[in-house]
Amino acid sequence: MNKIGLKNYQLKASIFQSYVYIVLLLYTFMSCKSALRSSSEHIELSDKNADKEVGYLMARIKEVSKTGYAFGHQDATAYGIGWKNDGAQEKSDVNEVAGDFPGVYGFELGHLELGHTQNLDTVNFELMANLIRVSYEKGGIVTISWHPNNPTTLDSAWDPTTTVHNILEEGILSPKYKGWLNKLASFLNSLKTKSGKPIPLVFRPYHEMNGTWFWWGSKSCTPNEFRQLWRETFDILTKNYGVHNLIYCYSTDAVENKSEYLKYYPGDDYVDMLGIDLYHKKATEDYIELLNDNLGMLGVIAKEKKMPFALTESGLEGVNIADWWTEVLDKNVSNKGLSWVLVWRNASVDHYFAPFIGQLSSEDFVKFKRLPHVFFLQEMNKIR
Ligand code: BMA
Repeated sequence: MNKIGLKNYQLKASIFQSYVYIVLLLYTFMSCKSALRSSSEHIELSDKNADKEVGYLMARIKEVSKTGYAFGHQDATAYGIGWKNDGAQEKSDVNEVAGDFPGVYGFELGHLELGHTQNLDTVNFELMANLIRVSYEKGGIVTISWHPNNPTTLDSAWDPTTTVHNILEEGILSPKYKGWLNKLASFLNSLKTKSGKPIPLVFRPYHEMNGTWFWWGSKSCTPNEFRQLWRETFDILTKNYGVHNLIYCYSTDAVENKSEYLKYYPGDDYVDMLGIDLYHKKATEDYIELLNDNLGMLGVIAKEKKMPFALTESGLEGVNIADWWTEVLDKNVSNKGLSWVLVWRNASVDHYFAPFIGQLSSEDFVKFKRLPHVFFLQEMNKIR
């Protein structure tokens, strides 16, 4: 090889080396970025045809609980005290007070089954679809509740008139119920990112079934009927209507013990995650006891089932204890292994659960937000 040949050879070798180096660097970068994502590929979900983003959402939900828990708010961006989203604003009482949005967003589908344009709390469904997309694209977790009207009387979800046996397969209202699920499915299937990818959600239907207030509650159907309702709903959504973007969350109201929690449980093949709704309604000591008893118990069940769990609804209406966030809530939930705590909606000055500017607990809420193990939207973005 002459001198020029040698130079050419050296040049080619060094280009090749740089190329290999860049490829290796890219590979390392990409595999680092997707550590959680690759682990999510092995996650088993109740819906065997779930979109792959659902597995990734599940991986994130599990990951959160390893170092802390996320803070969630129902209808966080839809309205607050003294304002309602008209589609043009990105606002939340939580952000106004704490300088960041929640990590978990609750939305409610009640009245979608009736074909209404607004839900039972006057949130427009088109706006909701948009807010769900924004919450998800910004790194939040979205969870959906559903308070459908009583299918027999058409009164609200709180009408406990017996109806479950009518809507089960072979029941006289079964076709009507399938029509309701069809509407729900169209909405759920329409939820896509700007680039057209399906948005994964935590679906939490038929909650608080051990209470007596809903038509699917303990006074209105047997545990067997409830389980059948859940399974049929799951089958119809997944098989008939091709809904594959859901994590199914089973959540009760406060319970006396493990057997009450599991009394209506439809089975591991139909559930991915566990929840419980515990409100601060009585004395503070009672709430503290409830959190410790019920969340401790739920943590044991969740561990046995290898499922994540959350405090799916909570709050002290009107938050009239100035240091409630750090002293009452955080002190009693932070060591339990749950993935999030979601407080209920800020509907009006008579019905709210999160602080707003000037509210008594605002200062403490800022302290709560700063706790290293409490995750708002910014921290949620680190769990990817
Ligand atoms: C309840 C109340 C109701 C609301 C319902 C569904 O707890 O907040 O006002 O309609 O939840 O969001």
